[in-house]
Amino acid sequence: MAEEVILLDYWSSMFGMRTRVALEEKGVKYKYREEDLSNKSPLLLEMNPIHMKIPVLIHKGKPICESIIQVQYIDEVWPDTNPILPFDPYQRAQARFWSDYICKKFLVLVMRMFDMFYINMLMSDTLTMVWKKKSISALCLMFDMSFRLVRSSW
Ligand SMILES: N[C@@H](CCC(=O)N[C@@H](CS)C(=O)NCC(=O)O)C(=O)O
Repeated sequence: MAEEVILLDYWSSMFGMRTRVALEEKGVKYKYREEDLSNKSPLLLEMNPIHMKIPVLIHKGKPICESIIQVQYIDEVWPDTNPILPFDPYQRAQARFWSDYICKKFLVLVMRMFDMFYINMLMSDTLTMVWKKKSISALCLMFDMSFRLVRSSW
């Protein structure tokens, strides 16, 4: 019989962490299955044939893909404990706005910074064109984010 809740994940995934936090907050018991991202399991490919990425939440044998969608699904299926989104529709919209902003801007920035340091570490001649381009783009993004955050709090 299919396990009630299974999470296909990878330990260091920021996306997987979101879903794990939501499951823990709700006290949902689940089976954690670590994926080898260089050799994905047939179950992962079957459950997420479009993106072929973790995390995949499997509930009663059916997959839910994309971490933000998983968090919202978890909140809706187990509504009684520790609500994740506020009850008020306007407050919900605000929470969704910020989660979308973090996905589109903040995580991209973290990835660019990671890229920047990774390239920096690999290259002995550190100031390569690629490194310069990535640093400038990460800095611009950081300024853009700070500006918008400050402006939104006026
Ligand atoms: N937008 C997706 C992103 C998931 C994602 O990028 N997962 C990465 C690990 S952090 C992955 O599975 N990478 C394997 C690959 O791209 O082949 C989400 O929020 O769930």
